[in-house]
Amino acid sequence: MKTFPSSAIRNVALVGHGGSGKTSLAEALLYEAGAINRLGRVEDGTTVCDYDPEEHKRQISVSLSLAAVEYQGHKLNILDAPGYADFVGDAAAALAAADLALFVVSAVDGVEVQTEVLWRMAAARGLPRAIFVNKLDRERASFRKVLSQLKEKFGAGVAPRQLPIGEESALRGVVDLLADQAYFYENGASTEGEIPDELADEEHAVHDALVEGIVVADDDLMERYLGDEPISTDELTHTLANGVASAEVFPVLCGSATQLVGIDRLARFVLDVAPPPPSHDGGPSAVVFKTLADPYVGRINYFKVLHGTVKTDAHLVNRRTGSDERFHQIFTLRGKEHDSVSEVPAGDIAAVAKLADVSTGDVLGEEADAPAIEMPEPVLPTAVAPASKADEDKLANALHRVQEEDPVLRVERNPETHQTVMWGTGETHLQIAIEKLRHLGVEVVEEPVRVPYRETIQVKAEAEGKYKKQTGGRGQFGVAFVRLEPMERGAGFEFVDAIVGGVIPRQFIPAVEKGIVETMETSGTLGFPVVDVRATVYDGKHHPVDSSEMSFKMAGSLGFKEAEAAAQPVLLEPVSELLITVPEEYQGDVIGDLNAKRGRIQGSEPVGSGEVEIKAQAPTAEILRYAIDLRSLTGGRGRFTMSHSHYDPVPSHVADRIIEDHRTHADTTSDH
Ligand SMILES: Nc1nc2c(ncn2[C@@H]2O[C@H](COP(=O)(O)OP(=O)(O)OP(=O)(O)O)[C@@H](O)[C@H]2O)c(=O)[nH]1
Ligand SMILES: [Mg+2]
Repeated sequence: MKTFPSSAIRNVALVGHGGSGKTSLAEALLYEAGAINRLGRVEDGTTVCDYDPEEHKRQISVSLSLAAVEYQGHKLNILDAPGYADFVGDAAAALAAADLALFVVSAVDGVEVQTEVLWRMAAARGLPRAIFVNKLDRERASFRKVLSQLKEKFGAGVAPRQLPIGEESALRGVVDLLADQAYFYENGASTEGEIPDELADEEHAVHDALVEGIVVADDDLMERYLGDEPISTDELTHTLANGVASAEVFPVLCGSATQLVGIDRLARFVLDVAPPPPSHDGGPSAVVFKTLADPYVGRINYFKVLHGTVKTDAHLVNRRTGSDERFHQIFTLRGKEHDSVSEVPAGDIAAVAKLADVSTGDVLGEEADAPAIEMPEPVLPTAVAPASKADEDKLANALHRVQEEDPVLRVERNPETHQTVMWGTGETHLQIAIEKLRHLGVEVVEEPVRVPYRETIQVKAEAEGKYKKQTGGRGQFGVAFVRLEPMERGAGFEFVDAIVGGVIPRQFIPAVEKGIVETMETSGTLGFPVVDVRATVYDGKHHPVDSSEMSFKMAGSLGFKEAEAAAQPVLLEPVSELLITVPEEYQGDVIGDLNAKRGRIQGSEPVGSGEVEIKAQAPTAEILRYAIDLRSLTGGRGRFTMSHSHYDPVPSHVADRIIEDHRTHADTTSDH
């Protein structure tokens, strides 16, 4: 593809609730531009943007796609973002790279949760926005209903730029309110025509409202409008574009992606009204907004040029790592199709393969202001175990590769529970990560996430640890008296050597400590690692021939076990800190639910736009599935972060069950 100046580039993100028709609309735009000669369908897995096998299987988009296309002397970079909540990170990346967010809203379902979530994200960055009301051909489609909903949710800036001609199966075309022109569609072909009589009155009213809405932004136009002087469509379009660029006016267009109604008008609107990217000279710099793994090329980074021109073979310094990255292969993308380019000017978007160490959000080249990419927190854990010995060997490597292209997925090995835990944004995200492992030839099984319980003691206790063995020849003999005292929470472990007079020879004291530490780390009386104790060895006995390191290690271990059993051991559980943001109306339900989960509310305060932030602590065991609970409690409107806070004693009625479960588990597995 040839190089276009910034003024001829349009970077448009298609965003909106899952299933509103973004991928279908991208397909329709590509068809309209002549980039494809057959209109693919999501249901058939034949669209340009949903090319991943997971997308075919699930018939939803799971990853951001770029489709670059030439259209009427312009370059259109279409960023097709997934709508499903789990993949909101990719929608955030699209918003960071785009100069216009085109919200695709279903004419049947109207404004849905993710529409609102994404609108808030776009508004937070002051991004210009427009709306395409799609699926007008479907049964129960209603443009008027959706329009009033849009106005109610997103304010007076929402301005219809078109009206549909007919709806549901009677959808025939759209009226352009600025040009006072009707467009009719049949089998994808469009013809201009007169505005149908039945629409004339409504058209006049909405036209006047639209023109008034536009001219208020321009004193000169306002004067001419009030003086009844003619104002050309071009002048109105130009002023409208200014209103869009300053994110004050949000034009609403409409049609049907699959029936190709209004698509040419939408494309024209994007060229005329969507803001071009800012053009900055200077040394080249670019921001990476998405990384993915291509089965043939390996790792690919999508980038947007911020300053200057990025050329093939450019060496740009990664500002985060300080290392030099070579842009060996630069190409633009249309779904999975690559098209090599030799240079990418400021404002344009392209992809590069095989950079060494680059991740989402990195700026390469000269210092430059880059848009921050708001990544979601992975808040849902699942434990995975290799299905076989062969899988075990490959698992770490495969996990690393999956993580590389998915900055949201977190993987950790828990040394206490011996589990590999993957953290994702939701069930679907995790399932797809598991599928990706499978594609890399690694089979895993999911297990419930185990909570790393611990135990500690409540009182001081002492015991004699005596190890004695006489089996023919040389025996084993060692005695260590161990005293245990509770320490404050989080203190860990302290060893005190209080031996006097050589009752235990110097060289064997470390063996006593080692025996205690190993026992503590493996299992105390209740079956869990023991923490927050001070162990003092204060007396002992030895034998000149039979004593050895081994016998004192055993003595330390035995003394510890007996003393711990006498020191009233209690179970400790991890407690998490939660920061939950929900619309105000859900506050009561969320707090009630947290109380039922043994949570403690620490405060709540309004954070603007009708939302409250609730700070709470809850036992980790109770909130392992909180991502799912909060989603169903708030219809997907809530979000939260969670982090480990501290360990607390478990109430005894709860503790008994956990200890019992742990015993049966330990009996039936051999892993530790
Ligand atoms: N009748 C009708 N169906 C449509 C239209 N646009 C999309 N669809 C259908 O709606 C379903 C979802 O369309 P997609 O294009 O996958 O929607 P999406 O917004 O990309 O979905 P996600 O990426 O998963 O959020 C598919 O079955 C499409 O064929 C339309 O204008 N009319
Ligand atoms: Mg899609």
